[in-house]
Amino acid sequence: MKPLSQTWPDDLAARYKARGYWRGETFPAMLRDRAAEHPDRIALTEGDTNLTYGALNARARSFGAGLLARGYQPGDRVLVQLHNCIEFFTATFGLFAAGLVPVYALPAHRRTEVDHLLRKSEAVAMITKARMDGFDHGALGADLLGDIPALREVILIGGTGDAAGLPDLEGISGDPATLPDDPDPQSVAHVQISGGSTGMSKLIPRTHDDYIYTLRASNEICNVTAASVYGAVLPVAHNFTMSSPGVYGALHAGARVVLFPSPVPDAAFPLIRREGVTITGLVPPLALLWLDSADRSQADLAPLEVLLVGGAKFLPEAARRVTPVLGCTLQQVFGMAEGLVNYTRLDDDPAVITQTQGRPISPDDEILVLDDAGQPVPDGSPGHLLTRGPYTISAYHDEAGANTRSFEDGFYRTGDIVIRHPSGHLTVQGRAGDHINRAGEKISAEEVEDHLLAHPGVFDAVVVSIPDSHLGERIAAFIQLKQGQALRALDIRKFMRTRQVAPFKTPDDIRFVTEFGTTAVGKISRKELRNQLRTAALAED
Ligand code: J2J
Repeated sequence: MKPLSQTWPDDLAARYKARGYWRGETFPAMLRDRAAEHPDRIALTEGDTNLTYGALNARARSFGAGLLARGYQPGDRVLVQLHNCIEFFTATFGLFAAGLVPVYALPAHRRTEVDHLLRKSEAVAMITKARMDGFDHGALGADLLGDIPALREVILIGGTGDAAGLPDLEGISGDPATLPDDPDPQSVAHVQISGGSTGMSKLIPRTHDDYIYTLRASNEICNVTAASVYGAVLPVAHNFTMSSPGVYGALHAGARVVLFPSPVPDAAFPLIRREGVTITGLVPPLALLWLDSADRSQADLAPLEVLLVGGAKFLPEAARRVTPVLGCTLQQVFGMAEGLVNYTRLDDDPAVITQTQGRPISPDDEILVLDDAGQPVPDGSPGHLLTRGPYTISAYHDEAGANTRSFEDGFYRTGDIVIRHPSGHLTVQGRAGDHINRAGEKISAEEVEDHLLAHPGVFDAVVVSIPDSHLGERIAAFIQLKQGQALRALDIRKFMRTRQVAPFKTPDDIRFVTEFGTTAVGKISRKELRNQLRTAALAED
């Protein structure tokens, strides 16, 4: 098994400790301490079910001990693919307690992504739900068991569906006395996944110390206290919902997390009122939907104090509507699972809140804004954002090639183009690379092209992002068919389904072309081709 690690140069590590960012906190200790401080306070609410800190801690520890009794070893990796439910937390805090390492998959992931994440992380087990969004993850898990030698078990929650015979999480328990000592705070606590600018998602190992620092600091910046009620509207496995300040931030503060079954206003607004949700986070398309539905629901929204919007660019026109329409403070957040998170501050000037994506969490987040030649640009000019700091990684797991491209002298090359203002606030201008940010989901153009090229009738395919008033960006595919082929968009969509990838990767626009442009000197680069096609599509729209 390839070891998971994340390290910082000794001098920086010493500084981060000396400045109190890294305090030696760990995830098992975090929940245990909160449970000891206030066992009867409610930690999680899902529908009519409330779980106290004491009960969550006890259940998680028993589950973790049960895993050890089944032969799992501290350091083993376990893929967790669950929607917003209490068992997500039983599972992850059970894994933390046992020294096992959660690797997070999104509920929308299908066979292609799940297979990749399992193999890349060398996961020995997977925890999922038989059915989510109409897809049978239990059957997929049962199938993968036969395919992936390292995968020993698929553990299900809430019944086995068609995958009879797989163990149920509820049935796994053990003696907490068998749990190991708390892990080294510098060791990898869990693995987030990258949005994937090229190819498939990469694994992002995060340590206890670095991740818990972001929780503590985010709570401070977003004013999350024990009295807060955090509404988990977006999938909890997303780094945004998990940590900015997210569900783990709320648990760190001893606050209550309310798990939303759906983000649509008709379901979400009454839940805000019923549970007294004070803070939540949305991607821009959902924020727009909430803005457009708010006029009939003012009473429902009364408890909401702070709305975080991030994951993709929130345009100033929409941002300006948040406080008058929803009656809460807007906090823009520009973050990444690799580390760096920027927030507008609650007391920032309204113009800063609506026109920037915030400034870094930490005084020790180092920000470089560079031109194409790697030279710093003056404030106010756009450039490539590079960063290093007390919670930004310096390597993906087991990705020699990508690590060379994405990291430079310990700085992470984010791929984002930003403007830095003299105040330190950043405005995101766009992306240098070729990924598509579709409603906050990051999709690699190259990955979609690879799927399209697998169709026997497709000669070549180029995938680009196109601005979209609702999604922010949508996926457009330009396809050149092989001679004599007569495929329609519908055939391509059906084909994408057979590729067993997350449905959000299916192109929104499919255009057939007879040939792609070439220059006098020969074939132009794919990047240039993408640019040309995007420009042509924009001119047509
Ligand atoms: C423009 N682009 C943004 C924003 C992220 C908090 C919030 C979001 C994420 C996240 C996160 C943006 N405006 N406000 O992990 O903790 C784009 C950038 C960035 C990429 C990272 C968090 N907020 N982005 O979205 O790892 O391009 O994290 O590099 O999914 O999303 O995506 P991801």
